[in-house]
Amino acid sequence: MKFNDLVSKIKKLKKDRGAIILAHNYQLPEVQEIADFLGDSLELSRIASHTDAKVIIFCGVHFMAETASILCPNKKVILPDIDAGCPMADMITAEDVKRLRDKYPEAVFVGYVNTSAEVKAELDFCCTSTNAVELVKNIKSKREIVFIPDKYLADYVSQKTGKKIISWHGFCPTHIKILKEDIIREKKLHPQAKVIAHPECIREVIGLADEVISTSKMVKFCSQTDAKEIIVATEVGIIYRLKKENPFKTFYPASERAICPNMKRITQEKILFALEDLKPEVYVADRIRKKAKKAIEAMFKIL
Ligand code: CIZ
Ligand code: SF4
Repeated sequence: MKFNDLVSKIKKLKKDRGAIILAHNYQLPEVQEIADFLGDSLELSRIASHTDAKVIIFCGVHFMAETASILCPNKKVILPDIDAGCPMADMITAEDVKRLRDKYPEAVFVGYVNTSAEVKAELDFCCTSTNAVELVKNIKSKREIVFIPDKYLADYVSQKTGKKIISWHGFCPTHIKILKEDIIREKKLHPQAKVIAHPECIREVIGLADEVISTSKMVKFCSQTDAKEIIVATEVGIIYRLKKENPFKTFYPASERAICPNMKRITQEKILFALEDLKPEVYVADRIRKKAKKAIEAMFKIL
């Protein structure tokens, strides 16, 4: 199929189906190009819940489509490749959280959005990389805080809030590929550049960054900063969006190794198939959905 045939077929079918296409900031350029909206997982889930569209083609990974389904149960949420998962989210199960609850019965449980719906159902608060620090700061109780599953994000939150945090041993296999030496090399090559890093990065990388921010904050920062050159320490897919929105600035990936294979599974072909078949659907059953939604709403309430 010729590129334009594919794009026009997707556009026509999208209209016929009353669908919108949402794409995460890490998606392939060919997916970003045909998306109605780009964003981080929470921005996209919020768009999903506010739109009139009845069908959401969610181009991201499984937990993100689940989050959209939790927030809008009356819509059909389709993940064009059902095998697009998140290894970090798979590093903890609901059973693990229950065991932690037994071990720390008095603790407040905070979980990163990168978790399954079953795990979210066991939490007091859900958070994202945009609001993790603010959320933990705002927990006024003196109880211990358990933060799962990302040990690096937990470490960063503890450092920024000065609160002691009990963490889990999860991590993002993509972000840990960015090394301290990558930042040192890129800074030498581009001495004027600012360094922005995702809080899923290892501590040594975070220590060298000018800004430690989520992808949605990276998008904002890059459009507002006076810096003309920016070294980007996160999954490389975001560079396409950053370049497109800031044609007069130069972006350098901190490491070309930082590629999330799961984020690259979705293609235009798979989006077309998803629109044709209206599957694979991601649906969170009511029993889990109601509990998981509470943790997400608790986040909205406190911030
Ligand atoms: O919440 C998201 O979308 C994730 C996982 C990362 C980010 O910073 O956007
Ligand atoms: Fe999961 Fe890391 Fe991929 Fe994000 S970049 S989806 S945290 S594996």
